[in-house]
Amino acid sequence: MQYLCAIMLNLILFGPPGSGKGTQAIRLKEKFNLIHISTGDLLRSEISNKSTLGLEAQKYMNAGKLVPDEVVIGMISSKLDENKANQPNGYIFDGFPRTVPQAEALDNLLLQKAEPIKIVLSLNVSEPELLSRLLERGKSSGRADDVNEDIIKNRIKVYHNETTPVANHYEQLNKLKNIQGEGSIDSIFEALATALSQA
Ligand code: B4P
Repeated sequence: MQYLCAIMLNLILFGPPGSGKGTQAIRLKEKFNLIHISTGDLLRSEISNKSTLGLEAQKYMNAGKLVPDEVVIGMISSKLDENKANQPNGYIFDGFPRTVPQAEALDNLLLQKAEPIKIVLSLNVSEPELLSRLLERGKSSGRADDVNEDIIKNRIKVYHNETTPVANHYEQLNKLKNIQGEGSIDSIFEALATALSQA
């Protein structure tokens, strides 16, 4: 089934670390012809380029902490500017926003373009499942934040303390849709695609 969009389809893929945001964003991007912006990927690319920003971000990421708001907001703002001429169907924000100030900054950036967030799709996954997925990925990903159980637990704690208020922010705006994030990757993708096509 094809899903066609007439207006900008800006969405946030939301959920705890390991909930499948990156996995599903790649598929949604293809299906709906969207531009995928992952702050995690952008930061990892800065790290591999050994940029000043990357070296600064690495300290936070390796400890399972959030990178400071001004750094990620600046990155998103330049990414939106870069894609100005491309006229996409919309953007998938993956792993961003992770704090309320980031959400407010994103809302303002999109307001300037009159292209607000249409929907926030939130993947719900239990903590033991998150832990097992990330430890599994850590065997091959080379990511320092995936190999240590204490660091993964810290990332989940940071999510509860600093990131869940972002869900409340969009719930108040009537934009939050919860999606069961456990099951096969295909069945979760179908649930996300259906929710998006109805947004
Ligand atoms: P991210 O790169 O955003 O990564 P993530 O939360 O670990 O992963 P995601 O949810 O995308 O999981 P995935 O699909 O890969 O963040 C990393 C770090 O960057 C943060 O801790 C922070 O330090 C920093 N950062 C990023 N954005 C920031 C921001 N906005 N502000 C501040 N700091 C920021 O899935 C995980 C695993 O599960 C994979 O191995 C996958 O194969 C598997 N999987 C997926 N779906 C599955 C399913 N249905 N069943 C079984 N396994 C599944």
